[in-house]
Order: sequence, then C-alpha cells, then structure tokens
Amino acid sequence: MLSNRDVAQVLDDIGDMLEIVGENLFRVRAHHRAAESVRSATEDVNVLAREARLTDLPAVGASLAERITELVDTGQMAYYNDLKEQVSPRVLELMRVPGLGPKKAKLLYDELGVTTIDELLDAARGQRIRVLPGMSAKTEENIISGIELVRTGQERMLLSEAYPLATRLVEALRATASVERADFAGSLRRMKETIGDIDILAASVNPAAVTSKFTTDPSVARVLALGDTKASILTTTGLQVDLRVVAPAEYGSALQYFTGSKEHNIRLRDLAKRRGLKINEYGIFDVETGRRIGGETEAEIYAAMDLEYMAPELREDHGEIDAAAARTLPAVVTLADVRGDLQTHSTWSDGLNSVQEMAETARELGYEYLALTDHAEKLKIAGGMTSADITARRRVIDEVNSKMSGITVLNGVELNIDGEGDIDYSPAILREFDVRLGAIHSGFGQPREQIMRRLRRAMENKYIQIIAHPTGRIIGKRNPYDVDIEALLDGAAATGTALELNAFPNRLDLKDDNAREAKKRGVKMSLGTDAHMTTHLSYMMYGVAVARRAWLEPQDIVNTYPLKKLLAALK
Ligand code: DGT
Ligand code: CA
Ligand code: CA
Ligand code: ZN
Repeated sequence: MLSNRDVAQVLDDIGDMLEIVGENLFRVRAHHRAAESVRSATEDVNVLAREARLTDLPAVGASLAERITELVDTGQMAYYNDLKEQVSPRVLELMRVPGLGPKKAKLLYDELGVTTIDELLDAARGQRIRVLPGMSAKTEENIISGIELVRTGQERMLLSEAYPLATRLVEALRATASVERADFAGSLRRMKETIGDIDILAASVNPAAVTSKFTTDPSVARVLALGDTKASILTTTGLQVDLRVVAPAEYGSALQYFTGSKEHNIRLRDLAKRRGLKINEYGIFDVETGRRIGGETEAEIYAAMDLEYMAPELREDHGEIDAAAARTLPAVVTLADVRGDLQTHSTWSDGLNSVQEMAETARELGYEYLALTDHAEKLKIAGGMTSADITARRRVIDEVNSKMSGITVLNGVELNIDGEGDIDYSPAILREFDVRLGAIHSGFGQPREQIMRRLRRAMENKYIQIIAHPTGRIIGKRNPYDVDIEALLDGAAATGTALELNAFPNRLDLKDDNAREAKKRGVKMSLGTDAHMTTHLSYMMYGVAVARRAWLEPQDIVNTYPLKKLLAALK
C-alpha cells in the first residue's frame, strides 16, 4: 500500500519531469503544490481515494484525483509512466542537486553521460563541466557545494520530521503500565533545527517489558539492537530511534546527561569538580563522602550545584551556565506568548486555503490576529496580487472580519525586493496594507555587495516593516545567498526594521545564533510560519524553538504584542 509520502513523491517527480520536457511552469508548480497538499494531509490518501474525496484536498482537482486513484489502486499511473519514457530518472536524480535546474541536468546527462551524483562530483572536480555552454568554474563550485549540502541533509532529519514521531512513541511508552516516566532527550529535546537520531529515555523497574513494547510498536520497520535496558529501531519512515531504560531514582540524572549537549555536560562536570561534586548519568555525588545527593529529577541536579534550571533549548554551552549561576537567565518565549502569525498565504496568491479557512484555523490556535501576506505582483509564478486582486481581497478580509469574532485578519503583503532593491506597487497601494514584508525571491547568486545593497535599500524603504526569511536558506536544499549578517543586523537596528524568524521547518531563517546577535543589537523579531495551507499554521512551534534557542523573550518578538501595540511597533 502506498503512503501519502509515496504519492507526494510521484507528484513531485511528475512536476520535475514536466519541467525537464519544457512544460508550462504553472503546470509544473501545480504538481508540486498538490504533492505538498498530499504530504501534509491529515487523512490517508488510500481512504480519500476509496471514498472519492481526494478533491477535498487543497490543490487537487478532478483530473489529478483520478490519476492518484489509479496510482493507489493499481500501483501504476499511465501518465507518470509515459513521462518516464521521455525523461531518464537519472536526470531527475541530478536535478535533486541544489542549483541544478532541468536544462543543466539534461545537458550534463546528454553531453557528459553523467548519470549519478558520484559521476557528477567527479566531473565537477575534474573541471569537465566548465567547457559546456552556459557553464563556468563557478558552476562546478556550486555543484560541489550543492552535493555536500544534499549529503549532509540526508544524514540529518528536520526537527519537524522527528518531532511528531518521537512524541507519539513517548506517549505510547507513557501509556504502558511498567513505565513510570518517559521523555525524549538529545538534540530533539534541545529542539535543534536538524536531528541526527532520536533518543528516548524511560524510567521503569521492569526494563524488559519496556524494550519489548518499544520494539513491537507499529512504526518499527527493523529492530537494530535489543539489550537488557537498551533498544534501537528503524522506523517505517527511515528514522533511527534509541531507547534507554533506567531505574526511577536515576531518571533525572540520565535525562540531564542524555539531553546534552555534550559541550554543556562537559562544562557542567568541570564546574561540579571545582565544587567537590561529581555528576554522571547515575546521579550527583559528594566526592569526599561518596554520598549521593540526588538524581531523581533534573531540577535536583541543577539545584544541588546552585544553578537556576535551564530550559533544554539553552543547553549548548553558550553562556547559559554562568547566567544560571548569576540568576540572569532569560525568561524565554513560549508558544502561548504568540498572539498571531505574521507570514501566511491564501488562494489570493499561491496558498491553498481561503481567507476564511485560514482565519478559522488561526482562531482555533488561539490567535488574536493573522496577517495574510500574499505575494506581490512581480512574483508571477506564485500568483502575485494585481492591484485588482488587492482590492477584491480587501473586501473579502473586511467581510471575514465583520462576520467572525475573536480574530482579526490583517491586510498584509510579501513584497519582492528586486535586483536593485526596489519593491512592487505605488505608494498609494502600499499605504493600504497593515503589514508589509519584504523578501528576496530572485538573484540568489549575486555577489555580496549587490545582495547587501538590495537589503539595505529595502530596510531604508519606509514601507517595509519586516524582512522575511532574511538569508534565503533552505535546509539541505539551498545555501543562503551571500549575506553579510553583521551588516544586515546593524541595518535592521538603524532603520527600525524587524527581521523574521521564519518558522517553516526547512527555512528556520534567521537561524538561532543570528537571532541571538540580533537581540543583542535591539532588533525586534517577527514570527511567521510562511503557511501556504491551514495545516502549516501549526509550524509556529518550530519558530518558537529557534527563538528560545536564541534566548529571546516575549518583548523581543513583535507578535507577542496585543494588536494595537503590534501595529504601533511596526515601522
Ligand atoms: P544528534 O543526535 O547528532 O542530533 O545530537 P545529540 O545531541 O542528540 O547527540 P547523541 O545522540 O550523540 O547523544 C545524545 C546525548 O548524550 C548528547 O546530547 C549528550 C550525551 N552524550 C553523548 N555522548 C557524550 C559524551 O561523549 N560526553 C558527554 N558528556 N555526553 C555525551
Ligand atoms: Ca540524538
Ligand atoms: Ca543517539
Ligand atoms: Zn508563497
């Protein structure tokens, strides 16, 4: 049986193949949008197909629904097979390298006979690519760094891929009679943007019952290791999960140890030594007397060292231990502090849900406001709004606002910072919006001076209140454009422009350490999910994780403010 992921992959492949054969870009994009819709659907495609409800999914029309039904029923899709006759799957694979579009991939395949990523790497290193039309030494450099990016991307998973699964596994353990406590640990508990493997810890006096429950979970594809108190599994989605079972009295010290980071633990052990104490995964001990001081809870351990409790997101040896000793830790922001989402898209540009649907979901999430920041005119491929669209959308927003209580939809826009640093629309139109983001959507390959000239001009533009996804990176797919972070942060501080913490799981842009530097300069930040459908609105938690890792407090983030204060705080 095919999963939603499998079907989404076929749709993405079709989109890529259509691009290679030179199809209309809107059709290409329609397939990628449908893929995303299937991938993030809460219902199983098999069920939807059986009940003839596939068209309930945003971006899935009647003809696509028919093809998906054929695929889930028979395991085959004639349309897909036909395309595969025209386009070698080898070219598709080459296209997965960032920056290698369909034309270049096809050229490399046709001219150099390159069919695998390894051969591509050889060709780039052997300087055999620069002689081809339209290629240069720079192309070779980009290919080499692109392959590195993809390879590290395959070794680590996005936080959003690990988090839901780990949560489910932990909940299943907690519901088991022999389990007293269970949590995830490691980089996942610290909410790092990518995760190497998932570490889970449980407290029990009967470890065998726990490991046996764990290794027979429905999500297990293969048991990699099974010992008395430990087990490792590979899930059906290809993730590795390690479980350790400890005695309840040692749970706190084990959780502290396995949460890490390794650097935080090393620093903590040094401090303990200087205080005549010893810390390990079994507890905290007085060295002189050998007496065990604690270890049942994490709080006990930090308290025994006269340290304030540190949220896991802070445990990176970035000064948190000194701050905990001095009682100067920040009161980091929580999801509950966020009063609205400041980057979202609707069917008025390339989003898949209506204004009303987005507003309803935002209200369910407990928000006070929601900024609909549909794309601006010049981004044609993303359905950027014409001035007529803006007027029509405004009417819809007004209607939704008058009809619905408990949520205010803000009339927002995501403007394009063009090659010269200018933006869409006349001042008369710009003035109409409540929230204006500016973002770079083109010219990613420009040299640093030009990128910075654009960003500087945009920040100096009085209409741009927030720079969206300021570095343009896509984790595992695209490196940031060549941005001078210091200059960006100084510019934001000088012009009163806020910077976005984009919460979309493969963006997380600004990233944690940049956001922390921004705070030090007094730059305000704005959380936005970049939602293109209602289900994406729940990605806010990943943006909040970045904010917490950046030591941000509610006052550092404009959308923790009530509506009036927000509008006053935006430039
Ligand atoms: P990952 O999986 O690469 O995303 O990163 P972590 O932090 O989850 O690392 P992992 O899975 O190797 O180990 C989990 C935790 O166990 C780690 O955060 C801290 C602790 N740990 C592992 N190895 C060591 C070590 O050599 N020394 C110390 N002090 N702690 C360690
Ligand atoms: Ca780990
Ligand atoms: Ca591990
Ligand atoms: Zn968009």
